[in-house]
Amino acid sequence: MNPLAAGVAAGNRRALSKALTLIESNRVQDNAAALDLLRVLTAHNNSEPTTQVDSFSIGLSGPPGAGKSTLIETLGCLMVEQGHQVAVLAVDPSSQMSGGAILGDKTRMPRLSALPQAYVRPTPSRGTLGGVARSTLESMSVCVAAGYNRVLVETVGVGQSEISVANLVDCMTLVLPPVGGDELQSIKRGITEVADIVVVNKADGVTKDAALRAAKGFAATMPLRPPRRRHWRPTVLAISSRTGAGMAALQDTFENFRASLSASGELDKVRGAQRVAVSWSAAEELALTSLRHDVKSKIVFDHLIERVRKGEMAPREAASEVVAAFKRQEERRNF
Ligand SMILES: Nc1nc2c(ncn2[C@@H]2O[C@H](COP(=O)(O)OP(=O)(O)OP(=O)(O)O)[C@@H](O)[C@H]2O)c(=O)[nH]1
Ligand SMILES: [Mg+2]
Repeated sequence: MNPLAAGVAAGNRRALSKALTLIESNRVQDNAAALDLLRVLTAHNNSEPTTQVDSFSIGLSGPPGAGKSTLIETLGCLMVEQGHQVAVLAVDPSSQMSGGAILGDKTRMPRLSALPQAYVRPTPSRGTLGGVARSTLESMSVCVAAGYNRVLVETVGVGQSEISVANLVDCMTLVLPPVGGDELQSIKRGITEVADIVVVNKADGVTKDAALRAAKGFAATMPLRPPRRRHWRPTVLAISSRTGAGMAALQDTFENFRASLSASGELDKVRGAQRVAVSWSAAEELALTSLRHDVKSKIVFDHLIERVRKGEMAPREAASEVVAAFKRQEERRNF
């Protein structure tokens, strides 16, 4: 067996970290090793009926400061208490523009990070939405191969693309601060459509009443939304990640969700659709990376660029010539 894959399958943390770094890499020279790793681990996951039956991924998305990391800390510890192995990943599809929010910060999950049954990936995976989608799906399956049957994915925003985080995880959870008024209205209109579960956090202290009110507001509009799943009605809960109030009910809701989608066969279908969507976006990503690294294409482009700059040649024509040169190069390589 591939030694890195063997380390991952044996539950070795260093191997897992290395494997995730390899998967997140978009360097051309890492592609072959990443492919080999994934091939072995995919076979491993398929040969372990327990991983197939029991694994479950949850996406937690919401505005900065909503309390996603704190929620994951409290929820993750509860899951471990219930006998689960918990992995935490963070993705930040927006980081290219914003420079990156601090997500999945280990220091915000000190209790969970300290547990031997939990693995918290400290750095969020970044890049283009397509690249992030691919690496997120792969990273989740590597965590499952390493024995983590519950994978929690923290993300800011949900993304507009078809391959948003909402379509990569088994269950999408929207984490909101206690909001009211106009803000509540705009969120209701937009993001609730991609959520399986809506959590209003900070139902404690001075924000308790506002949280309960917001939860009621969401619950009232939920039945009006087209359901995202055939076998699940979106559910709204008010919780406190700080005191733990409502956390057991939230965990029960996750397990009910998993059980009902699993029993109806919907979970398998959802996962199949995730994999298919990611395949095409990964193909696009690979094609783009090969093009960018192709020396001959770069020479052709550099040759044309001055004419494009001066407006003597249409950008589209330069693009056509570069791609034509790239294709010729690929044909020659395949001979
Ligand atoms: N009162 C109260 N405060 C909370 C609760 N959960 C989180 N907070 C506080 O809210 C702030 C943001 O919490 P985080 O968990 O870092 O929020 P986040 O959504 O992960 O933030 P980003 O990763 O930066 O987007 C921190 O000061 C937390 O202590 C809660 O249940 N009640
Ligand atoms: Mg966070």
